[in-house]
Amino acid sequence: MAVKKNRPKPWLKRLLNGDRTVLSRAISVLENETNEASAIIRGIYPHLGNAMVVGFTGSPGVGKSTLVNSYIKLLCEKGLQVGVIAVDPSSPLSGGAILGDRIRMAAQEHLRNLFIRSLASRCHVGGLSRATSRVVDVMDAAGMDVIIIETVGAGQSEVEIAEIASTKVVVCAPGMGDDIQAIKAGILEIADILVVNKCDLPLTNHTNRQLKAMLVLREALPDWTTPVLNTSAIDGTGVSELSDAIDEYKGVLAQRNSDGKDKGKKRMLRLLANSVADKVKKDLLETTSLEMDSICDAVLKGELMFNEATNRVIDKLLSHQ
Ligand SMILES: Nc1nc2c(ncn2[C@@H]2O[C@H](COP(=O)(O)OP(=O)(O)OP(=O)(O)O)[C@@H](O)[C@H]2O)c(=O)[nH]1
Ligand SMILES: [Mg+2]
Repeated sequence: MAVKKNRPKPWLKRLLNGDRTVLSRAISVLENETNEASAIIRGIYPHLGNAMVVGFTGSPGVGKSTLVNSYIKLLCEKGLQVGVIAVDPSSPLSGGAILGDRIRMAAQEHLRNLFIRSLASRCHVGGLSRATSRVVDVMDAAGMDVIIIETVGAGQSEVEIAEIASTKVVVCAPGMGDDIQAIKAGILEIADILVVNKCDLPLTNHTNRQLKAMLVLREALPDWTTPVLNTSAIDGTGVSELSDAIDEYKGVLAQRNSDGKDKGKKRMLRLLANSVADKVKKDLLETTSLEMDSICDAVLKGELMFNEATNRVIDKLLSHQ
């Protein structure tokens, strides 16, 4: 049978029209990286770059899901289509389903505008961040205006997932003062917007000041000053200010990225860089070589500076290509 070139496949047409059944199926295919995945990736590619991708991360229990709920409510009331990806890298058993369910239950009245998907660490971390990135793309192609990623910010893998979002909201709670020091530096480092949630509780302003003081240590950007906002997700206080800050940051991103649509290229570069780093580390730790041995020795004895040693190892790796 002669098939006309360039005519979208029926599934693709349905997906681009936001058909939820096709979207769910496409996500499963991408998550499991089965053979059909590449056809989906090729099909959706021309249709990417429209959604705003916002990540919410922070320690367990700070109120991320409750805050995401309030934000979703506000977006849905504006008539926007919202996709939510709840990622729980630490929980292969629940499959992230608990995170997703909490949002689903609280957002019953907006289900028509809402599409929620949970992802968990069925695969290794790199696999999970790759899957999250693909799910973002397919939700984008399916016409979601805003895609929200919620992940518990407790370690390197979570930071990697949170970085998939172009706008990263780091959520804290009041009184976690000393804990803040303990939060992996990485998580504050990636924040585009900081939130002290549960501002109905004592110590909010104290924590807000502490966070601002920590931000001073970060390198200043010419076009954006990370705001530290107070919210109370349970009664909605400060959520519209948070939404405004997210929109404002979207404007900054558009300026930085002159065509406004990089179709996920920066995200792909980060995923590739992480994957290369993981692979190189694994190879280095698994192989024994006299040359590596002598480099380590030289650093230990103070004959070689660490940075110089790093460059030497990179040269060594490249010369083996
Ligand atoms: N007082 C107060 N409690 C809140 C607020 N936001 C959330 N909570 C409560 O904090 C608890 C944890 O809220 P979640 O939204 O599940 O927190 P989370 O960060 O998503 O938790 P994990 O997904 O388990 O990491 C719940 O009992 C919420 O009702 C708030 O603004 N004020
Ligand atoms: Mg949650």
